[in-house]
Amino acid sequence: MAPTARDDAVSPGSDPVVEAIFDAIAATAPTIRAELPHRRVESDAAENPSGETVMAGDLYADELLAEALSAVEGVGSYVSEERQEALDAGEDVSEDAYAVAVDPLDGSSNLRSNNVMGTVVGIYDAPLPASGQHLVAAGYVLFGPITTAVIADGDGVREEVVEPDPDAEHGVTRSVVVPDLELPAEPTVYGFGGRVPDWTDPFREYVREIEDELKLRYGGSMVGDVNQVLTYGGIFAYPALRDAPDGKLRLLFEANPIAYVIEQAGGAASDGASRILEIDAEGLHDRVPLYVGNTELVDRLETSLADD
Ligand code: AHM
Ligand code: MG
Repeated sequence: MAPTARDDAVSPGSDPVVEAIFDAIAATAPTIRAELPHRRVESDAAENPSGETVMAGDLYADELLAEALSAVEGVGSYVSEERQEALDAGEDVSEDAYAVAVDPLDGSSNLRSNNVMGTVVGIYDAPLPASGQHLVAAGYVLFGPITTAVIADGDGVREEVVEPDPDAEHGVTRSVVVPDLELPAEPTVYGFGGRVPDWTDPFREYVREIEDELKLRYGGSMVGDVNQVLTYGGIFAYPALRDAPDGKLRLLFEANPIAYVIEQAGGAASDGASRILEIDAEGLHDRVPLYVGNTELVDRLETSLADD
């Protein structure tokens, strides 16, 4: 079915524009994956808007996704971790088109060491910057040993395997392998970013408790580490640091989409004090501390930080 303009009467889980956006993202996945071996080096570009080194893979994925997503009917703007400004896709987001926010290659520093990484996407029904209350769907592609997509579209969370298929309409098949992903009730893993000496004292105290209960699983890519939490239960954080109180991750491209997925899977997402999805965004590249996972673990984290 050709993508159609957004129809406000449809329920979130059956919105054809949302489906067309995920089709477009899935369609780029095999191409991005195939090009990664040739793009493991730093790009010639200056730093990205967050002041970070840009890998050739980041730029390649960004260009491909910008082209694919801005061609979807019903997408009004494309906003990316790799671009200072929104790309106007020709439709009006303040009317009925969507703004799509993308981290094209989350965890791209893992390119050199050949560890997992992925593409993160949030679909908003308001011009960006806006709060996560405007998300209508979110998800990510994970480039692990298998290419998977985890999608939350207002109708629960599902995991799909994405495979190239030249005969398929979008050049890929998407096979649902877990139709109703929920965080396991008994959490087993944790993974926290940043250097331990840079963590705040109350966060360190919380970690000491958690270490006694869960096992460490940290790979340096938010999507990979969050996917472990989603699979085994537990908590992932890129916390506030002593000299970086807003942490590292970006609200629009990383924290909000992951918060949306984790909440729909039955968990919680916090900046340490408040729900991530209720934070007002001021700029496209705002950063925010992120603590996500089983609700009980996130609640305890909030209590530990508040007791400080
Ligand atoms: P990126 O989007 O530029 O790859 O940066 C985000 C990544 C996250 O995937 C990960 O959680 C974090 O940076 C790890 O940072 P660090 O290597 O500084 O611990
Ligand atoms: Mg990222």
